[in-house]
Amino acid sequence: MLFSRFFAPTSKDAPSDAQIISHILMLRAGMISQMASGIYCWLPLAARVMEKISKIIDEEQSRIGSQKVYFTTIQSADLWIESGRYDAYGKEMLRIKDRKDAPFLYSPTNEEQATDLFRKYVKSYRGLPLCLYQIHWKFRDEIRPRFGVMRGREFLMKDAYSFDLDPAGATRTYQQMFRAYVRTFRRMGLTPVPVQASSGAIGGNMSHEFHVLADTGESTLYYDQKILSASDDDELMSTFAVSDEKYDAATAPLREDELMVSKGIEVGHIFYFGKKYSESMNAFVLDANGNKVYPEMGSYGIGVSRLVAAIIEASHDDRGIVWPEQVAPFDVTVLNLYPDDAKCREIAAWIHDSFSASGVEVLYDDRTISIGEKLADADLIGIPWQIIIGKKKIATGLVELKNRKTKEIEEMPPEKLLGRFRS
Ligand code: 5CA
Repeated sequence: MLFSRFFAPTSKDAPSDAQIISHILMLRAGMISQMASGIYCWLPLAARVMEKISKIIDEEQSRIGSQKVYFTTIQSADLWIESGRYDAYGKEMLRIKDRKDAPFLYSPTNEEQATDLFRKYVKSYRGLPLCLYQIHWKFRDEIRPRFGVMRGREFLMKDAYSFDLDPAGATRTYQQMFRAYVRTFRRMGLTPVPVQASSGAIGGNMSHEFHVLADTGESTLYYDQKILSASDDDELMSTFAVSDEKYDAATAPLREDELMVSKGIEVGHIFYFGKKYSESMNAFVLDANGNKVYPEMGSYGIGVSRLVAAIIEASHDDRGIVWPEQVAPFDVTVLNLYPDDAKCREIAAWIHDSFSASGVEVLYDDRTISIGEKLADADLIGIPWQIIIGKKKIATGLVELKNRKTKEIEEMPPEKLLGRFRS
């Protein structure tokens, strides 16, 4: 991709209305553009990151047998009246009427719809267990949308819904999902902190939130510091960690001086709520003896668009974003510092073409702008590797390969570069 053709309207100035670093950097890097409070367009850099995140989620969901669907963003109000949540959801729900005056709504979440789909088609215990998920837009008319896409009104969520025959099966599914979440967030370069949580509007009896620690987080977490170095999932599940709503100093198993208190960004939330929706919406199967059984359900969310901001909160420096390789918008950027020089142009174009042909995602900055601006944009956008092409070095047959994170520079002949990126 040539930067001269690429739609990334970067800017030097920090926008006046942005308070946290991820919001500032996303605006400055030309990743998002505000449409209304809490509603954003996602420009190419951001869209590419969101696709990388989605792909990791897809792979980890598929690994545990969770199947991808697309529910609808527009739902009929009838389903919510049936579950009893239509009135309870209040002003956060965006309510819509069609031309016949029939009541609809824009999905804030899809438990009702998943349960409805299930009851239409699954009639026997043989259809269980079943887990369906989607990655789709949601709308919640938050009172206080803020921090850019961190707390938006329109946001992209991965939401999964599981159906099991009995509590033992449902607990197994919940634990599988817990493990899949740990793997998912680690693959994005994050250190997830799972905390016991209350289940709020979703309802139910078991719930964990997954957090990324950051001073700008909106939640307060109380935890045993061991959780930060816990390597296996059982240790993660059994180590004390709770969200503020659940914290009770009188019952915490740690002394106050052993207890860690930090701010966290909630990037995922999983719930086991049993028969809440299957019973209220009369979704049942027949067991082996022909008896009616209401399945045990859970739902499992990941804030996909919020993750883009959370990753930036966790990985940036004073010059800009530092993307972890697994979610970076491009693998590498080529910075031709002398676009008017024939030799530099030839080498840069050759690197771009040979990398692209090998499936390495490369952004070639071919723009005629100052060297300072070019380097500043590259650091701002945060692609993990920079290939820097300068006149003097190229005369000796070398280019520079710079690591965005460590700032280390290696010199090498251009022919050697590709070997570093082909896996
Ligand atoms: N139905 C359940 C699970 S599928 C559910 O909706 N859970 S949730 O309300 O906790 O949302 C799931 C995840 O979406 C949250 O953990 C958070 O990461 C993200 N999220 C929730 N509200 C917003 C918002 N206003 N802006 C951005 N992301 C959000």
